[in-house]
Amino acid sequence: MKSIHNYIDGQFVRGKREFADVNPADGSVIAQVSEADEEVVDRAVRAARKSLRGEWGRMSVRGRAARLHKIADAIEARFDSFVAAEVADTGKPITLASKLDVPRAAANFRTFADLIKTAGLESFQTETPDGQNALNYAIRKPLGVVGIITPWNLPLLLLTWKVAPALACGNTVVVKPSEETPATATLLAEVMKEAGIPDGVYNVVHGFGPNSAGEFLTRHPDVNAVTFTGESQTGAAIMKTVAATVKPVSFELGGKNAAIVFADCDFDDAVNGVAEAVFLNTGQVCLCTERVYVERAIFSPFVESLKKKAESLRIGSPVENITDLGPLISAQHREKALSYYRLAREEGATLITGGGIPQFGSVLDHGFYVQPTIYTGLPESARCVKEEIFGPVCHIAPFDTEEEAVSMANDTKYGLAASIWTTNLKRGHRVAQQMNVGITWVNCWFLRDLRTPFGGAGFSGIGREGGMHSLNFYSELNNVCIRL
Ligand code: NAD
Ligand code: 6OH
Repeated sequence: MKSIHNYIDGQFVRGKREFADVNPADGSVIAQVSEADEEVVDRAVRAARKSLRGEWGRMSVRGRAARLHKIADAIEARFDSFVAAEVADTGKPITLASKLDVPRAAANFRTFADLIKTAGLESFQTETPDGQNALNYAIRKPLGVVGIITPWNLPLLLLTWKVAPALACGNTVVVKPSEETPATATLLAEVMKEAGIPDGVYNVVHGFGPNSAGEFLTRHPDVNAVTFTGESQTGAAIMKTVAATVKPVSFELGGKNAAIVFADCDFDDAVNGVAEAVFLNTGQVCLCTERVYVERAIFSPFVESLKKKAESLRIGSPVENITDLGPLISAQHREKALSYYRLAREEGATLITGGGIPQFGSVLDHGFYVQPTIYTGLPESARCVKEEIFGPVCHIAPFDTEEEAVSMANDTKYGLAASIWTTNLKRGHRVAQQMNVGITWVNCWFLRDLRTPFGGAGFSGIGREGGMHSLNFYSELNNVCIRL
């Protein structure tokens, strides 16, 4: 049996307890993982603190940027190992891990390596009260030790989305990947060595949230900032914990994202785009669409076409090249999704397709699969329309006016992402600007430029990462004012 250990100060470190890493495609145990107790987490934080004062702390920006590119090179050199590890941990199709997760991990390092080299800061020539001048300029310093806590849906992509800018800014990190997906964060430790990152700069602790590695890391007094991606409720718990030591936080949380489809859309593009937004990664992307609003004139043909699309998706083994849809992450998460499938029925939904568990007659029957599912007919107040399910499922409702569509899309405590489908660009801009979200896509979805602000409103997050927003979160700015 494979073992996965914590990584501290350049060494793999066992924990006193272990937990199982399960392959969601067939329920098999693929590794035993060392859980970090409070003492192990403390060692990791102390190693990170110590390395701030060493070679890393003295390294020039150019030196750090060069090493970030080496990390990207090393990820690309081990492309197949990263893909295999991600597929085994998450059950996502091999084509998706190859197209999205692993290339994005390398791109995250390259983007922030390049950005930190050219990032400027404000300076002001200031008139003093006595008619003289002063010069103000800001300098960028690392925050110190950054605690990074990430979820299981895009494990390497989301981890490196935070590790890359944190390192670019000269911080050291202790990362706590999800207990469901410990493999790629650990593989990245080997890459760090190869890329010449000094020991102690990148540390990994494994375990769970409450009363385990996650909580130990967030409450550690010597962690200077916490950046977290995951559920909104977990974000709330972390906020309480970090309050005692007044740490800055950056939170990318859940969503209940809407797509608005106007009758003047390019119909096939809209069907394909919405299908991708609902079903990609088996609906386990925070940006996925779970609410679809369609202008009444095309409501019936749209529902019919999305149904056809859902039924054409090939559900199966993640390691097959033809598979479109893998399992959900765990038995527990499947139970959550199925509880919403049951609830939808109780709430009076019309089932358009899916609603159950696919049967394979093979070892995949031990995996955590659900059918891609579409409902219509629910009132906007239904729990299935209000709560994040995080599975391959959507509810489609008709609308009559643009105003009504905007109001329904915005009627949520979340505010992560929206997509708008129309060939009327004026309308696209007009509606996009009314969305109470962090990211609005028009005639596309999950099309990313890593320099843009990324984050959510309301229950979907605090702060923005991406481009300069990341550099500003992971830096302490010191403004220097000089009387001339
Ligand atoms: P989760 O909140 O259950 O877990 C995320 C991480 O937090 C895990 O590493 C977990 O061990 C840790 N954790 C849990 N409780 C903790 C605590 N009290 N203290 C410290 N750490 C704790 O989320 P998940 O189930 O892994 O991921 C799914 C959720 O993440 C969905 O809600 C999804 O929308 C959200 N998500 C959001 C984004 C985004 O960018 N906005 C991206 C991906 C996922
Ligand atoms: C959530 O599941 C997806 C988040 C995506 C990003 O953070 C990104 O940078 O693309």
